[in-house]
Amino acid sequence: MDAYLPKPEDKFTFGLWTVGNPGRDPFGEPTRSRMDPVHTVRKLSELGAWGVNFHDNDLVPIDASTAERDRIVADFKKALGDHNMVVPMATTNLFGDPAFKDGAFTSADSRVRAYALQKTMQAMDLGAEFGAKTYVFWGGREGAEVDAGGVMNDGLKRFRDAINFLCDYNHDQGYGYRFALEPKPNEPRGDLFLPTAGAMLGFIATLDQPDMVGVNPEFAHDTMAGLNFAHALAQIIDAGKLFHVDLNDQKMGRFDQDLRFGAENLKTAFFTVKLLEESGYDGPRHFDAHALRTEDEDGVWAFAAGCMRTYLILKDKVARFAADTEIQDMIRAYTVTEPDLDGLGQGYSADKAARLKSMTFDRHALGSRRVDLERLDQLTVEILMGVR
Ligand code: DIG
Ligand code: MN
Ligand code: MN
Repeated sequence: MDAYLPKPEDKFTFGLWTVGNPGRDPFGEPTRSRMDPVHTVRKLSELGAWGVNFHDNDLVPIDASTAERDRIVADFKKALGDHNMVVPMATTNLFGDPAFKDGAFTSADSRVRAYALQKTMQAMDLGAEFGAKTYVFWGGREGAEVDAGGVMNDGLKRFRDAINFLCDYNHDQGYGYRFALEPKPNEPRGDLFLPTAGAMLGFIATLDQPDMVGVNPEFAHDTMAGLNFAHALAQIIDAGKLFHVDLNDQKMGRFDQDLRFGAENLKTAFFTVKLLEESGYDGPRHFDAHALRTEDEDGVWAFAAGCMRTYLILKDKVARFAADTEIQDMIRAYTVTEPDLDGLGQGYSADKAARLKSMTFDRHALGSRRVDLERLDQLTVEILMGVR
């Protein structure tokens, strides 16, 4: 029995737009035909996925009539039921239509901002029809190439007004959504507002209902900015704000490649899986990625299966790492505790301050402490290479 076959309880999900990516890029036409959402549901279910997510227009074309919308919704609902698939997350496409060419919620044009609110409320209604409980906001056009218009200041205020408004709409409708804001440093705009996980956490603190709002970090996005995604993820977990996660892979300093999970940075992927599994995060493991443009539909399913399989192999490596006594002994030795020092720096008192100021530290001894990180990292790499 293959130990790495995905099961619904692993909670792997894919956006309709991921496996349905037709392979278009800025320099080339699509290499794959459009994928019907019903077909996507069936194929992902066969691969062992738990659910699918969608932007409003991934499912319902932007110019669909009410009758067409109702038919599409009915067909999709039937497919989900037939294949025991769920829709944990929904979101709005506020980046494709030219109306949003210079932003949606942050646009300098109040008509565009009003349209973006209307489109998002309708998309929240659609997601709620399928039981989605997480609503993602990725501001693909919320940014600038030109700062002279002052949009960077006004934009944040406008974005805050929109999220505050939609939090109240969520409450009024009783949808029970948790909002997950997704940071990205750039692309398609020259610079995107709220570019990193840290920026997003700071922004959430300024909202009227911060408890309703968390983060949807994406592996590729912090990596694009040359940051360590596992560190960003750890901070979001520390803040209790990991409401969703977009898994994929990426070469640093490149455009958003949305590569198959584990295709590039295996060690960061390992620590990502370790954080997700050991933090108690019980949400979807969503792959916001797509097959290489070179691939046909068969390659798309190999891509999707590879995302899930690699996650499960890394989950097994995390267990081996935790069970490896040599590694665990090294980690224990790496952490130095002194009974009379512990706690001194946690929770101020004048007495503690006086005691710390009166102490004598041998900084030369502190500087010559062995930390043994080379060997620890080598053993970690050996776990990943399958020799431990
Ligand atoms: C891009 O990484 C964005 C869009 O794909 C979508 O709005 C969001 C949800 O995963 N991620
Ligand atoms: Mn991406
Ligand atoms: Mn994403």
